Parts: sequence; C-alpha cells; structure tokens
Amino acid sequence: MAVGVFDSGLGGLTVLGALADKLPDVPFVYFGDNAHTPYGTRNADEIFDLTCAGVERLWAEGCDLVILACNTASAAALKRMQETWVPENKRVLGVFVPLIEAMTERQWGDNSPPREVEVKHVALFATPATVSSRAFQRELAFRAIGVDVEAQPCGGVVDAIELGDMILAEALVHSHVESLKRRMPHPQAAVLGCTHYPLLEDAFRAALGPDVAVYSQPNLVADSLSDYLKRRPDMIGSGHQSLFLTTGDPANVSRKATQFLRRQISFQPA
Ligand code: DGN
Repeated sequence: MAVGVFDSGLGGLTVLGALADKLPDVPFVYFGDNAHTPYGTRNADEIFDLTCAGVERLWAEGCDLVILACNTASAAALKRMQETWVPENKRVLGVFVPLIEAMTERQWGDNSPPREVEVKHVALFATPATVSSRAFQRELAFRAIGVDVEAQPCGGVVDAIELGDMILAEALVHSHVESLKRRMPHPQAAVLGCTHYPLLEDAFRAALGPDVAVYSQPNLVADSLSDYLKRRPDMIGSGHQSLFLTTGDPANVSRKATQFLRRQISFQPA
C-alpha cells in the first residue's frame, strides 16, 4: 500500500517533491489527470466527477489515503466527496487545512511578521475555480479565524507554465499582483493557492515586496502528512514502489514532468 497523490496534471509534482523529501521511506502513487487539465476553468460538477474517477484509480492501486494536491479539486470537490462519497475505511485529504493550520498554529512564512503583529490582510492567489468556490474563506470562517481575504483569480498562469513559457507566467504574476493591490494595497501575507505557483515563488515575492509573508504549500502539506502518518501509520503500509500514472500521453507527460521538476520521471497510462 502506498499514499496516493491526485492532481489535475503536473502541478501536484511540486507537492509530491516535498512529500518525497520529507517522507523518503513512504511509497507514493501519483495520478495526473493530464487529459482533462486544466481544472481551473471547469464547473464544480465536472471537477467532482473527474476527481472521484482519479481517486478511485488510486484506491485500485491500494492507496487507502489520498492527498488532493490540486487546490482546484480541494476547493470544488473535497467537502462533497468527504460528506457523500468516501467510504469509512478510506481517507481523502486536501491542501487548505494544512495551510490554515499553519496560519493559526505557527508563525507566517519565513519572512513572517513578529508574533505580536496580528495578520489581518491576506491575499489569496489561485485559479478562477478556486477563487469562485470561496473554499479558503469558508475554512477560515469554520475555524472562526477573522482575517480579511482578498482573492485574485490568476487566469493564464497555469497554461503559461504548462507551455513552458516562464517569461509570460512571470509577467502574468506581476499583473495579477498589481490588480490585487488595487483592491488591497497592503496585504501582510500572501497565500499561493495553486500547485503551480511554487515554481513562481520568486516572481510573487518580487511583485509583492519584502514586507509580505509568502505562504507556499508543498512544505506545509508535507509537514502535515508527516504528523498525520505518525498518528495513523496503518495508512502507509509497505512494499510498493512509487508510481506515476497519467490519463494523458505518457511519453509527452514524462517529458514535460522531467522539465517541470528537473529530474527524470516516467509516467505510465492510468
Ligand atoms: N492543480 C491546480 C490547482 O492547484 O489549482 C492547477 C491546475 C489546474 O487544473 N488549473
């Protein structure tokens, strides 16, 4: 048995990289729904159906625990899956809760404001589907965390990264940050709420300026999974090699993934 990592495409490899570094003895099975990426402009029902299909495929590989690395799937489908679809003996976890736990239990990111400064103004950068779901704000409200969130849908950024056009991706980051700053001139913290954005962390930091604490998910998700597996070691099992599955063309996806993570990755058909 291994731990499953679901993503709409390649972006979840940023999360998988942090998971593999933090938990080198845990085998992972990665499922990338490259045939249907991007999810960011799909409606909630479509995202729910596609995500359930991918999670079922991971269950078939023996992954009783699946992490939805994709923010768009976590935002649009996770709650409904947990409430109506996931059986008792399986777990599906998302990427917002680790982020929010880190916000409340630890300091903000590495350039965090001193503890006595309360963070009130938070900028969220994410896909249009994640922004319109308001899932991040709902999780904050559920935990009675009173911060003012201004969300910026970052259209075009995922596509530019997937095409390998980092110059365009960086230019889009600058324009999305400028657009957010017109509505929230002085955010204290920024959440990078999409699997692809850790690859643009420097561009976000440069556009936001040195006073903004930038929150990027991969390490937070890895810390959270490591804590969870200490409580639930039965969810790991052993004896499985890590495996990469895709609904897209394996040769093409392997080539892109190798460029994306700068290490050799070989995908198989899902
Ligand atoms: N993986 C998605 C996310 O984290 O929101 C981004 C890619 C997409 O499907 N739009």
